[in-house]
Amino acid sequence: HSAESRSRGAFILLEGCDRTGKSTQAAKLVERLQTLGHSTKLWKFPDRTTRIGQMIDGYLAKGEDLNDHAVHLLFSANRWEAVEAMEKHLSAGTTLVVDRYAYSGVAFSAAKGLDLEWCKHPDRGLLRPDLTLFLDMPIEESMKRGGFGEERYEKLTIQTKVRELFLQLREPTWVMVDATQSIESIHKELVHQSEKAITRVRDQPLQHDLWL
Ligand code: NYM
Ligand code: MG
Repeated sequence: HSAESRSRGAFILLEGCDRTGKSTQAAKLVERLQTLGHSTKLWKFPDRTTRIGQMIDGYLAKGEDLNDHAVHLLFSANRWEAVEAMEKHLSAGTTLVVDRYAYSGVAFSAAKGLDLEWCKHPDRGLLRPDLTLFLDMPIEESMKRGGFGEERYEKLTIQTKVRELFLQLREPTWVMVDATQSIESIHKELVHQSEKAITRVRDQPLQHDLWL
């Protein structure tokens, strides 16, 4: 085998509070990495297209009520049901740009008052991101952005708690990005960090040790 055939894609995660530009940046990042010759795919949690994802969408967007612990487990199950497909892409050399993951899972549930350690448990042993880019901005700024308030959780008090929890979950390897910058400067920074990560992990095994 040549080194080429063994090389895998990178798991690049974008995290942050609501309306910080994650989805806009994720789409632009995928497009740019593809242009630069990296096989790249956009991934998104929650994935509302699966049966579990439809239950989550009912809860978030349609006002359907679910027990806080139960919905937390649904979000986690929605990641576990994707793990084989994600591994397949990564092993085949495709980089995944992932819009939200288990950090969102814990931050939003713990912001409602669930125990932080309990919240982390169901996601233990999931694939660990190779690079986490945290888009950060004051909640007062993100609230001014279009669409804020449309879904459950899009309120000042909850978002403020969520941001504090994200900062508690922050790991030394996270890259903190000032999300108040222009779309283009944020984009440049994300491309730069992503290309470094792609090169760095190319010959490393996938990491299945989130929070272990
Ligand atoms: N969210 C997202 C959770 O509460 N738990 C999770 O595990 C994940 C992945 O869902 N307010 C919350 C964060 C968001 C909401 O996400 C929907 P998005 O990225 O706006 O579709
Ligand atoms: Mg949202």
